[in-house]
Amino acid sequence: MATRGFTGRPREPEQRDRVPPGQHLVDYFPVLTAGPTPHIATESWKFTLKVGPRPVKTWTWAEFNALPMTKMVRDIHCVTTWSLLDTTWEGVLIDDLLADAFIEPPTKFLLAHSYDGYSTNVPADDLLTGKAMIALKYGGKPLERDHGGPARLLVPHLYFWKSAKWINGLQFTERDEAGFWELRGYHIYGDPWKEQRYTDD
Ligand SMILES: Nc1nc2c(c(=O)[nH]1)N[C@H]1C(S)=C(S)[C@@H](COP(=O)(O)O)O[C@H]1N2
Ligand SMILES: [Mo]
Repeated sequence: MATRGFTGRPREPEQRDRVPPGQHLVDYFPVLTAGPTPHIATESWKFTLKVGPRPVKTWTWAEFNALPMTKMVRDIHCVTTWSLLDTTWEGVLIDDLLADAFIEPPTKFLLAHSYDGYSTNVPADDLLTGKAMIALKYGGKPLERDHGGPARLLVPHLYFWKSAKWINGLQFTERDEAGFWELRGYHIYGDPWKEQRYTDD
């Protein structure tokens, strides 16, 4: 007997090393959204990079798609305890985005902002040196709307709530400012290997 999508304990030793404490493996990609799923037409889609309140650069969908594209294969871990191995993504590394805007990180922290009003904070170091991207494709196809299409943040080494769906901007902030879930009891950083699920973990 097996429940769909629940594969439980990893069977292979190689997989066991890849599942953080308190997590179990799933074999499909669950959808988790706090509110209604927004419709964003690529014709009106825009992405803005800000330093504090000051916009530094805005890209249209066409401009964004002309940036260097990178592929990533990563394991992802949701705070609700599911983990999915070997997910395949394609998009623009945050390094390449900053290079296109000709800026070096002016502060140590960022907030990601989304079309649905969602936000989440990530230290700049966690978005750079190939660690994170704005993903436009999943599994070789345009990112589905449920999973954040047209574009989402992907920060695979942190719990998946940090990977903001329907992203429309990144903002450098002076201080580490809590985002949507961080204000509602989730951990300010969210390392799955340290089980940083809730504020005081
Ligand atoms: N804009 C936005 N991004 C979001 C969320 C959301 O509600 N809105 N939910 C977060 C949470 S809690 C998780 S676990 C993942 C789920 O992504 P998925 O639906 O593609 O699995 O998206 C994160 N990003
Ligand atoms: Mo989540």
